[in-house]
Amino acid sequence: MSYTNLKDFFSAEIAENGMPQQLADLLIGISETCKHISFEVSRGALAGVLGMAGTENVQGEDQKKLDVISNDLMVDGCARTGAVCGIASEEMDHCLTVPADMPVGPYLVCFDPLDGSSNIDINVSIGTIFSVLPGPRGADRNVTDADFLQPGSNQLAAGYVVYGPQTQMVFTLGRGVLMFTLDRESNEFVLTNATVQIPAAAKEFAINCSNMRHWENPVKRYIAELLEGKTGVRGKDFNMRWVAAMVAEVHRILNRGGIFMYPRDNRDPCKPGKLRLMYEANPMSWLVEQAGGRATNGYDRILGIQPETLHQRVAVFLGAAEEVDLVGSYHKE
Ligand code: AFP
Repeated sequence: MSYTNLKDFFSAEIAENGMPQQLADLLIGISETCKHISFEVSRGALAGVLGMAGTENVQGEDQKKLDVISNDLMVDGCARTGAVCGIASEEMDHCLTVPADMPVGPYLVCFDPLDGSSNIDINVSIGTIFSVLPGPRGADRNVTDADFLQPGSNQLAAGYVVYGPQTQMVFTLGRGVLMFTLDRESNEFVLTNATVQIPAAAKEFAINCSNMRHWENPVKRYIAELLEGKTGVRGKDFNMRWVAAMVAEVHRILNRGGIFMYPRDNRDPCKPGKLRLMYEANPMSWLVEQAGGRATNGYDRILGIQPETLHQRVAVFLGAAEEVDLVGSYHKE
């Protein structure tokens, strides 16, 4: 069975769908960088890359060594493509502009270089999440954080690379969701699913139930009905999953359906949620919508939210449309 590799796929997209060459260059650059991150992640203790870096990120979170290594690789990998004018990351307080000795391009890229860091030391799936936005002034070197504050509906490309039993690159250009699997023999990403669709009916839900006492009532009601299973109003049993890495949860939902939730809770009423809008919720929401699902903050479509700060957080309900709509209806009551 002959598969298309990433470069052949982009050549066809450029020829048949008018994909800009520089956007293809950027995504190929990200794919090459993530091959390197996959290698570093797979070496773990052998490369002395497990454990804490002894530093904190802008979120005040302790950084793992691999967080810092992955961030440095992504910054360098994106800048070298000559396709970007600004780079933002969960691991950096402010965006970076392109060094004067490097060519500048028309795109802004923001990423979570290694999502699910708490899984690193226990050998559980983690991933890189990326989002590509248009630079408001094209290839301009004077980019600031404010230039990134665009709604997720402005994204030009979005996706992730999940480092699990397989390393897979999953992304959308606005014409559906594509899954590529890294062939370790050729070291090429090859197309393994070109028609990703989320099943309408869910059988699984994902939420961190240890936070149950902190949830708002609509979430408590929705989860209670799922737990009642066939004995309650839903009339069927559900299974629960929680991998503690959004990339793994979204990957499962794209492959076999379900709903993922990280609601705001009363632990910190000022915080609208845990997950970040720009480089977690927005790219994942676009993927889910492109695969026929829904993504809201409980009330509004995530892709329609106008960001106010680069690292702002948001509540997330995403996955099977009928489930996201149901829990959303409880929020509106
Ligand atoms: P880390 O990158 O700090 O491990 O956080 C991962 C994450 O942002 C997201 O990927 C998970 O879905 C969520 O947090 C897990 O949160 P809990 O640790 O509170 O379950």
